[in-house]
Amino acid sequence: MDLGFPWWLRVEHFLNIIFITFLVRSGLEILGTYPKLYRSQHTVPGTAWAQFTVQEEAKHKYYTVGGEYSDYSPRISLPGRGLLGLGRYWHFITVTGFVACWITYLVLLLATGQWRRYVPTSWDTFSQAGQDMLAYLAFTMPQPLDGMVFNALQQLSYGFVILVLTPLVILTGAFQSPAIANHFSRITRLLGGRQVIRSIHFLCMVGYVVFFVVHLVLVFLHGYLHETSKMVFGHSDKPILGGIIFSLGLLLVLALHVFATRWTLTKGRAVEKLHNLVVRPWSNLLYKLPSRMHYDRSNITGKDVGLANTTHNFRGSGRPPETPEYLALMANCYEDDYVLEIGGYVERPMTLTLAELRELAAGHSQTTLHHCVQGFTSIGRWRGISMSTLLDLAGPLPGATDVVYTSFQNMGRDDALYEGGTYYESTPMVEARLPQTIIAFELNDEGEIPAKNGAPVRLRLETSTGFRSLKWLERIEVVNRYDIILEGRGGYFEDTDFYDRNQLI
Ligand SMILES: Nc1nc2c(c(=O)[nH]1)N[C@H]1C(S)=C(S)[C@@H](COP(=O)(O)O)O[C@H]1N2
Ligand SMILES: [Mo]
Repeated sequence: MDLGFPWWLRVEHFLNIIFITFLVRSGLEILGTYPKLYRSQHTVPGTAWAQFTVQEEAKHKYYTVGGEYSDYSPRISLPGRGLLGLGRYWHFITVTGFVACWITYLVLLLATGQWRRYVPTSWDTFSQAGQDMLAYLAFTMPQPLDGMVFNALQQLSYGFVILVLTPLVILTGAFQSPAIANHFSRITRLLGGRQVIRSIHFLCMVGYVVFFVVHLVLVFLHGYLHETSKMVFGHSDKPILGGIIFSLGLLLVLALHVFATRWTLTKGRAVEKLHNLVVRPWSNLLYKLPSRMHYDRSNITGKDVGLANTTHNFRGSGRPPETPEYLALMANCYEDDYVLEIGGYVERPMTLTLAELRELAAGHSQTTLHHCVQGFTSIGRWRGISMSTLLDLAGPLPGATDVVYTSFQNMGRDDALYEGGTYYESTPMVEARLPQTIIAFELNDEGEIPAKNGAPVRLRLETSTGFRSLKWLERIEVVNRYDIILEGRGGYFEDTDFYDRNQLI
């Protein structure tokens, strides 16, 4: 008997097995780099509501977030071994397919009237579902709803997954993007802020996994061969063939995971290329979403708990430069010795002292949320000068495309966790000109930025993940191409790891 499951629905059902398993595994990789869940956007150590690591937090010293990585096994997360950048690539590649598929599916459900299978039409369905549950617990088969293929419990749970859980996981996923969260700032607040959203996103994943397990158990209870025949042919008339084809399909999914994991661990740059091809066409649209997030002073991390020295609670990543020049600058409180160089492809190369920067900034400050790519967040009030003003002063020459920022810091030399050379970053001109792209020199109205957070001067990019907000800024250079600098990927983490400088997600 044909049960009326059209071919597109069966294809979609199979694709979702691939998408959701890839999303869960790559999602775990992302979770693992900061394996804690918080209610508060301040992510103060010791306040997590859930933790997925056995590492202890160091309490009494400067503890960089880089030290919070947990490396999960490649059998669990994709690709495993704490490779956050590559996990993110897979998450976003898969998201592209998953969301496209879900939208197509919704349109087809509506167009064909198939949606009726998933939406209850009477309140009785809920009490009926309760009875169905009891029936299952007694290992008996509940009856389908009148004129339907599904019983009440199936209708409600499938409907919930398709029409509630999926939009929620997409929404909370989208709001992990600093560009989206800071542009649609009202929705971010309505949803409870970045860390609550991250926690909900995690709970949605738990929801999928629970559904998956129960769904699988029920397939076996109802009869594996009959059920898989429905998934393959839309009817249960060819149970043996259906069972074989579906089982081969599951083996294919398994093979895909094994292949993707091995391929990623050996050929990371190829995965990066795939990501750039699939993800950049839509993620580049995010440059069009300037940050509109303005927090109140009372929201500042540390102020929320009445600390006098609020900057203490603002987490840090990376270690300050250790050169004699930088240490001398620090010992002398930066003030008289620091000069910021601005040069390259400009009409008027220049140097600016801290006093000059302060004067040019004319009191501008912004109170914003820092989104570390690992997942920690802090709210800080940054005083600084907009990059747009600096660019106007220096006058980029025609053909200038990017701005390159260089730090005093050398990662291999200054931070035991990393290898490689000078920390640098770059922004396309559109990003340099965004209203909240600033060169900051003061934090929380408490004077100079602390050494751990980039003293005396740092970059702030408010629509990007935190790693690009370069600290300990020494020089700004306007260029007409960045792909000939070092490895050509536009930044230290881009060159030495698998991060995309165009990734505003
Ligand atoms: N020079 C330099 N800049 C850097 C880093 C670094 O290690 N070196 N870490 C980046 C990362 S990963 C983050 S999350 C932010 C952290 O800023 P914070 O220390 O003020 O919280 O700085 C970014 N800028
Ligand atoms: Mo970070």
